[in-house]
Parts: sequence; structure tokens; C-alpha cells
Amino acid sequence: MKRITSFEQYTTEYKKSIDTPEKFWSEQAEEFVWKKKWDKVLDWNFDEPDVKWFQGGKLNITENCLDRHLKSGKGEQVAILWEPNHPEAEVRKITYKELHLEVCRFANVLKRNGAKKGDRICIYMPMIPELAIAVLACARIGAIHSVIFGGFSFKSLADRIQDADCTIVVTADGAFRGTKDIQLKGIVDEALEICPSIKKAIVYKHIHADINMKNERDVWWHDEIKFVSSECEAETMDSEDPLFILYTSGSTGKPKGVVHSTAGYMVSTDYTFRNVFQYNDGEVFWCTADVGWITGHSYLVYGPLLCGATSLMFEGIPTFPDAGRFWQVIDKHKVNIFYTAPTAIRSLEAMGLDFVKPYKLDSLRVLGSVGEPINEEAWHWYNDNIGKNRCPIVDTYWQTETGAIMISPLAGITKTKPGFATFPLPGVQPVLLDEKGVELNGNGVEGRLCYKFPWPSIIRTTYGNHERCKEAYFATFKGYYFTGDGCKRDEDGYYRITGRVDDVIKVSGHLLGTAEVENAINEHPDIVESAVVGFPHDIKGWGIYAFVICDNERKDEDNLKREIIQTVTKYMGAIAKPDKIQIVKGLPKTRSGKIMRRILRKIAENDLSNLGDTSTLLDPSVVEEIKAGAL
Ligand code: 7RM
Repeated sequence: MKRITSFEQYTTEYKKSIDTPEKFWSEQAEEFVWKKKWDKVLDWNFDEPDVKWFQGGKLNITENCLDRHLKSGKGEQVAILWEPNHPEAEVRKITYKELHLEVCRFANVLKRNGAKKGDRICIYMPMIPELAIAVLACARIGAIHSVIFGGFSFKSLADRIQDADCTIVVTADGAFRGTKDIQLKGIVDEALEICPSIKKAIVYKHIHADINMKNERDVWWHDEIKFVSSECEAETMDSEDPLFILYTSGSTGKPKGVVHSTAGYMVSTDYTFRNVFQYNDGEVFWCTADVGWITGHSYLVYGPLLCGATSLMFEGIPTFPDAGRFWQVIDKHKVNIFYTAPTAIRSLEAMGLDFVKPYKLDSLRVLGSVGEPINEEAWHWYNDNIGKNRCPIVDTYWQTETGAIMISPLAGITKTKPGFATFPLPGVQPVLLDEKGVELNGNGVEGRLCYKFPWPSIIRTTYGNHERCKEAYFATFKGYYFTGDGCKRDEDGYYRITGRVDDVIKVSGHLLGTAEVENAINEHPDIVESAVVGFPHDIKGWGIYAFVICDNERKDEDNLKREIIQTVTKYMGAIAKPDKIQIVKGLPKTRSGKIMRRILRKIAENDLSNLGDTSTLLDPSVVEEIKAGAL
């Protein structure tokens, strides 16, 4: 496997990728199996936006994830190493050969149930190998997968199914999560009541829950599999055919269906996986993210499989049966590369070192971090206690929309600084802009992080609404892709992400739109209006602070708050539960009716002294009331 092996080489590769991007990326793309080679490397225009990579090329990504490795003699190597929720339950080891077979089989099941190239298929599953099998089976037949995180609840699931007009949902009876059983099928049933586009639900039996199977619509995975062959030729896809949709939160209440295309996504995830983690053949790679998020798509499924790696998949949670679970799994499976989120590190740090001490952790070679800025304290704890000061930490910065890691050290090659994502990967051209959109040159500057040139796995559109893609990413600063993040380039040219500058919050590494949480809160019959902002939280990074207006005089505030939390859990999922709820009589609004979130944010952060100019408010007195009741 070719990869960058020194910082000097990084510098030359980087330069090459900027001076001759088409040459650079076509050399990367040569490594894959193509049914037909591309005619043109790149066509792009950020105004539309319209970006096309490897036009005219024909391929199937699963041939590159699976068939290619069988041909090169990797058939017996473990592709997916599955660790169950219950430590005493049986581990599953699925070789490349077996995975190929299962993917082909399930691809035939999808076909048997009416799936065709271009159809959208919703996958709502626990973290079990069948989730990866379903994803790859879609790709095998050219259906577009839309994986919905299993922690989302029925309304979030239904919204996403409707937005993409999915025709099939692949699910399971339920999931194990620590001591809890999650009744996935029940949630699906509720969602499907308002999703007429779904013709079939294919259900995998996992927790042996007592569930309803609706005649005609619902079929069992284990039954269907008996009717099909284990051979399935890979559908021929154009480079630019969509591979998947993945929903991400935005500043409106409606999530955006980020669309990734086939060839570009393949090239970027493979390249970044190899180089960032410096993956060596035979190593065990563990990404703790759920496949329901982009990190799981790119670094649990596609990136590792493209590189022929062994990818560990874990169904459970970090604190079950105790807070040593991650470290126990690392020793048990001799994990070499461990990739997790700062929020997990902070929560395990808070549990104390007694949970770490029993484990050797001597198989570890590289540690990774993703999802939010890693604070220095967590970085040092991770470095000292998990990496034992001998494992480089890669702080990888990227987004659902970028498909692959953008700014990151290369493990063991880039000199790191705690809290810094360090330098752009080859092919990535970051710029920092001031509010007016002027590029800030040189070092020691801070601004809005944008990219001025496309990379292969850049977002192509937002499903069903191209205008929204343009609005959200390409309109704020003309000619640039805007990340929505603030960023600093220090005196040495190192990049440090300072956080979101829009109305989304990263709660425990999950991106949530404040408007989406507000919509869920407003489902409570007694709530007329709400405003949600983030506040700094020791473990979660950011917590959710909700200001709510109640329309009937409820004397039982505690009950009301409990009900609001239940409502959010029911409609959106437990990840969106507010940490603090303040009942208020009014919200600070401008004369045009816009909520001044800046003021609410200051109050939530407990920075009451400097609320800025409140004179443009319709009724400045509400601010005093809110301040007085601040939590
Ligand atoms: C991969 C992922 C994207 C947002 C992004 C940032 C934040 C992600 C880092 C980070 C600082 C990091 N996709 N973010 N990684 N901030 N350092 N290493 O998380 O679409 O869910 O979120 O996450 O704000 O814009 S995402």
C-alpha cells in the first residue's frame, strides 16, 4: 500500500496536489478497479455548485472493497471483527470472502424486494455486521443508501425517509445498548404510518424481541436470504452516480440530505485512511463511531474495506459493563489503531484511572480523535493514559459534507500540537476569510474556514433541493465552500478549529440543529414557542439550553420539564434532550420578530455582564426576566 512516509514527502505531495491537482488525483485513482477509465479528471464551478470528478469513468465501489481483495489473495483475512454489546456474547469474524458472499446475497434480497439502481433505501439498524452488509449491498446494485442513526426516534426517521422517498427500509427487531434493549422495529412501525413511499421493510432478527410483522410489507432477513443466490454481479455505475445520502443538521428545522458520489468518495476515503492512520497490512483498526454518522461510513466501512483492512465494529457503549469497556476491547482484539471522539475521552477520563489500569493497551500504535475540538486536558489524558506517550494522536478535522478527513496530522509524521488539527491533507486548500469574505493571508490569523478548490469527496448536492446546497455552503462567500467553522492559523501555520459560527451545536460529537430541537420541544401541547442555544459542557463539549414559553399556567414546573424531555426523546431521540430548560414569559426578539440568539447564548454561557446592544429589541424587559431566572 502506497503512502506518505515522511514530512518532507508530505510537503512535496502537498505541493504537487496544489500545482497539478488533476495529475495528483488521477494517480491516486489509478490504483482502483475500473470497469472503464475516466475521460476527464475534474470539472468544477463553485457558483452552481457543480463538481465532477473522473467523468466518464465506470466502476462499482464494492468491487474495490471486496472482489479486488479476493483476487489479491486476501479472502481469508478478517474484514469485519464484531464485538457484541455483552462482553460474554460471541465475537464474529467475517472474512473478505464471507463478506463478499453476504453482500452479494443481500443484494439479491434487495432486488427480490423490488430494489433497482437509483432507488433510495433507508437503513435503520444496530451496530451489527448486517448494517455494513446492507450498506454494501445497496452499493452493489446501485441503490442509494440512506443510513439513519439508530439513536434517532420515529419523527426524525420518518422525516428522512420522506425527504428521500425511500422505497425500502432495512431494520432489525431491536438493538442492545448497555443494559437497555432498543425496540427499533416499534419505532419503524410508528414512522412508516406516515411514510407511504416504503413498500417493504426487511427485518433482521437480533434481540429476539416480540415484534409485529405487517403482512405484505414486512419480511424477515433470514427468510429472504434462503431464496436467493450468493452471486450478484456489481452494477456498473458512473463516477458521478450518487453512492449515498446522509442527513445532517442545518440551521433550519429540516435536515439536509448530503449526497456523495461514487468515484470521488472512494478515492478520498481510501487516500485519507491510508495516509492519516498510516495503516499497515494486518492491523486491527477500530473506529468507535456509529455507521449512522459520516465517520462510520468513511472510517468503519468504506475507507478500511477499500484498503483491505480489518475493521472492528462494536455494538455496545463505553460504560457497559463498566467504564473500562473500550480498553478491555482493545486488549481483547489487539487493536492497533483506535479512533474515537473527544466527548468519549472526557467521559471516560471523568470515571477515573481505575478503569484503565487493568489493561495493557500495548497493541496500540495510533490514536485518533474526531467530531469536535479536543481540549488540551483530554488530549493529554488520552496521550498519557491510553497512548502511554508512545502513540501519535491524529486530530482529524472534517465534515459530513467533505466525506473524508480534510485537516489532520499524518500519524507519526506530522509534529502535533494538542488542540490543533495541524495541516491540510494533500488536495485540500483551506483559506481563512474575514466577515467580508477577504482572505486572511499569512500566519497568526483567525477567520471563517473555507476551501477554495474541490477535493474528490466534496458534497455534490443536498437531496431534492440543489438550491439549498448552494445556499448553505457556496453562497455565503462567493467562489468558496464555507464550512461553518471558525478557525485559527497560528504563528507556525498550524490550524486550530475554534467551533461553529452558525445555528448548529455539537452535542457529544453529534451535530444538532437548534431549530430541529425546537421543533421537537414544540410538539409538547403546552409549549408555544422555544429557543435553543448551546452552552459549554465539561463532558459533552456543548450542552443544550432551552428557553420555553408555556401557554397555560403550569404550576408543576418539574413535571413539565420532564415531559419536555420525554417529548424530545420521542420525536427526535435521546441525543437531543435539553440539559437545561428555563421557562420564560417571552423571548428577546427584534422588531421584525427574529429571536436574538446572541443574547440567549450569553445567558446560557452565564456571561451576564456583557449582553451587547439590546436597544433594538421589541421588549428589552424580557431580557431582565430571563437573566433573573437563568439556570
Ligand atoms: C466528522 C464529523 C462536522 C463538524 C465540523 C466541526 C466539528 C469535526 C473536528 C471538529 C474540531 C475536529 N462530521 N469537527 N471534527 N472540530 N476538531 N477534529 O464530525 O458533519 O458530524 O460534523 O464537527 O464543527 O464542522 S459532522
